Amino acid sequence: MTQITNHLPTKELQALDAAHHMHPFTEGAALARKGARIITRAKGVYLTDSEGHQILDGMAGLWCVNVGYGRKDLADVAARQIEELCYYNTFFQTSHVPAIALAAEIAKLAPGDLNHVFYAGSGSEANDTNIRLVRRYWDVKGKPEKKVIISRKNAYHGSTMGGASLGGMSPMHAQGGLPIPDIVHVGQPHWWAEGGDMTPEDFGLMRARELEAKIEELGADRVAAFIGEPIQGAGGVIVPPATYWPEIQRICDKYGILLIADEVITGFGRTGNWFGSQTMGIRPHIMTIAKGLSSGYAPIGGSIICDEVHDTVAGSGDDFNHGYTYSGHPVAAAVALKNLEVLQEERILDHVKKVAHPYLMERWQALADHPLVGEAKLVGLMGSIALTPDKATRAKFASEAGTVGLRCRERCFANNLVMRHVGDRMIISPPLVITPSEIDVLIERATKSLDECYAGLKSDGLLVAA
Ligand code: PXG
Repeated sequence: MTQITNHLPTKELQALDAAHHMHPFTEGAALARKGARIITRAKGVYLTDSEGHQILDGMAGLWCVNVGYGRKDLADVAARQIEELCYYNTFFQTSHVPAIALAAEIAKLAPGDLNHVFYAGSGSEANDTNIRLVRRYWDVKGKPEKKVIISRKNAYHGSTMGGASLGGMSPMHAQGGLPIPDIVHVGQPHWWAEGGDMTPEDFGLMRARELEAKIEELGADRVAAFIGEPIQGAGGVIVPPATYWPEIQRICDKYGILLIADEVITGFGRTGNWFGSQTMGIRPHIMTIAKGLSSGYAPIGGSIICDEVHDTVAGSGDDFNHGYTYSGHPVAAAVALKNLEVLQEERILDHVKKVAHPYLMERWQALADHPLVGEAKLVGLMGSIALTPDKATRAKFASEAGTVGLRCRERCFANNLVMRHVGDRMIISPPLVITPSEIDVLIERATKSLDECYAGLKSDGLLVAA
């Protein structure tokens, strides 16, 4: 076996990768031509690649490595748990200590009467659970016709059939005949791109009221639930206007619709509170969790469920015919529990609120002075900047959407910074433990990349509004 610390030359690894490894969300031929960037190790907020570059990870992996890379305490817990009980299931009236302890801890941290956890292996699986769960809830309530789940365009809720159907990503729907039946989408609260001449507040209300109109159109007796990310992540870190969520809450309350907050990104400190629902002032019946639950050290996700939904489904007199081999996997659960302990003992949410957010906010907002940048948004430690050829009109580029964003991301990569692009929006979500001096490095590399991108656009004649 090839040792990780003594790996093959990069070119050989790239060739094997291209020959045998099919990547998610990737055009294989283009990747094979270019060769994957191969990450070999990581510590804190820095990745190391097979060529020895030190890359600041402004995305915490895929929005998940919240406590930072390379923690020995999490590795030790995993090793101990593998020795003690590497696996057992939670089907057939069995349980084990990591699953029990983690559920109790999550129930303690979650607001209100969100007291019950159903485990999954990922955020996508958890959202599949949610589809089954809310439909089962209304069945047991004697309202089997309440099946429709309303979501938003440009939402991201995962990549399984259910998750991708809940999501509102049209390129995903286009592949595989999605969405599945009884999932519908309303407009997103994306003022920068879609708000036109309206104030953000009026636009937020208008978009929330699309939910009300959809419920009226379908009939409330057909609608099971509404699902939304408190702040859209993969859609481009879209922070809704302040009017949006209170109005959504009012509408869900008025029509008796279950509210599902997809907290896969916004959970566990990303927005400065334990949950994005607290930051945005909403009271969901169900939360989807994954990613930051274990800081990505082990794959685990789940649904946090309120008393009413839990008691109805669990107390129906029948099995809930649903579950995964790895629901509550003991190693993943033990790691997640330790991760929650680390977040609390090291007061990492306080660090986000009092140190990292205020400092990054000051430096991030200053990027809006850059000639290429329109708005700069940051909630907790999830941020976005909109690239535009004309700030005053919030214009889009004449080039195909994403062309400029991709060029900017390429400059970031070349400057050893992971900053993602979604269309022509740049986004960050660094580890929550990032320090002010690491924030300085992030901003310095981001600014250099924006400068280089701007110069390139100018010389290639691409600084043109649509
Ligand atoms: N809900 C939300 C809000 C997410 O962001 C999922 C569900 C699905 O989780 P899993 O664990 O099944 O991936 C996600 C995942 C990106 C990117 O490029 C975002 C996600 C996953 C992969 C890539 O921004 N979010």
